[in-house]
Amino acid sequence: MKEQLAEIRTQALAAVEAAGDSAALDALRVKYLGKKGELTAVLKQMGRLSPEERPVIGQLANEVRASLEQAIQQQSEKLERAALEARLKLEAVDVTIPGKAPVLGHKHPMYEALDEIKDIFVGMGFTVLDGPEIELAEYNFDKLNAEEGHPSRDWSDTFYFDTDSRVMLRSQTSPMQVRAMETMDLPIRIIAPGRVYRKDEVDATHSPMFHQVEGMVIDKGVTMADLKGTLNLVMEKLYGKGTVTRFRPHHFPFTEPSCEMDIQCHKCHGKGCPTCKGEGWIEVLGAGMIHPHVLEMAGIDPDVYSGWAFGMGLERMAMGRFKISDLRLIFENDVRFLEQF
Ligand code: 2NL
Repeated sequence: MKEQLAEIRTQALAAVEAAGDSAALDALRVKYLGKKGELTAVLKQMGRLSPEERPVIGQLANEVRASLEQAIQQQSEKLERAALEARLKLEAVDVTIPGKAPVLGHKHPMYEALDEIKDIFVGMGFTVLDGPEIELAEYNFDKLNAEEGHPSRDWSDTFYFDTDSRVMLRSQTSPMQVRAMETMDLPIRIIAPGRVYRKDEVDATHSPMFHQVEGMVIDKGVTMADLKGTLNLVMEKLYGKGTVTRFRPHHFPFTEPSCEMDIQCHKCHGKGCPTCKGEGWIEVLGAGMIHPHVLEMAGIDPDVYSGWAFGMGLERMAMGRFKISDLRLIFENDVRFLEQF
């Protein structure tokens, strides 16, 4: 029996050491230590032994059982460690691998130009207004001195929603300023940027939708000198110190007197070049003293208050600033174009 026990020990220890998973270990535990296991089978034959042999074999059997149990326990721990290590290796995240950088866009160049304009005016105490693109002809035309029959009210120029020409897509942002005159406390300093709509065919310089920035100041004692001084300062901030300007007489129904403002070409300093189309000057905006009748219609007494106003096309301004030759590029949103800014 001594030899039998030694044989079991050798075999079982080798088998445990070779076990590759916990199921195999369990099977070995049953095979050697279970009720019907090999070690138990040997112990069952102990009755046949002499009283002198029994304690010796008994002790040996216990030693074999103990060393087997220990071996199984050790192998089990070894397998668990190996399994954990394998899982950690598999699930490892290398935080030093460079990530996938998302392609970031940026603001449209024209809206960058608008933000700059807003900053300049806000810095001078103006408020930026927002308002509806669908307007009443009353606010777009009547209250701005463009009476019934004015050519800009024509169906060939304006997008109307109804047959009696009452509701329309605004053709300028001035209706917002009329609403401001009617509701805001005086004095007023505002700019009104936004989309406007006119029935134009699309070409290199025209689009049925474009952007305007209008602005106005109304207070006691406001004169043409305030208009010129403020707009000169704005141009210096936009185009650089020492920018030369000039004002030419013009006509708008809502201002009297009216003017257009040019800046001297920054490329040729007035000599004439391709940038200014040989003119030496670049037209930047229209402006004027708010017509007394326009003030009156908005409930402001023209004998006490006066004001100046201006309007400029944002696309044209961005085209000059970023040297864009075709207006359509501004609206097409081709990334090959936009990425250049
Ligand atoms: C241009 C000219 C202009 C105004 C807009 C205005 C608004 C009110 C009263 C008086 Cl509520 N005037 N706006 C004044 C002069 C010129 O725009 O060429 N725009 C592109």
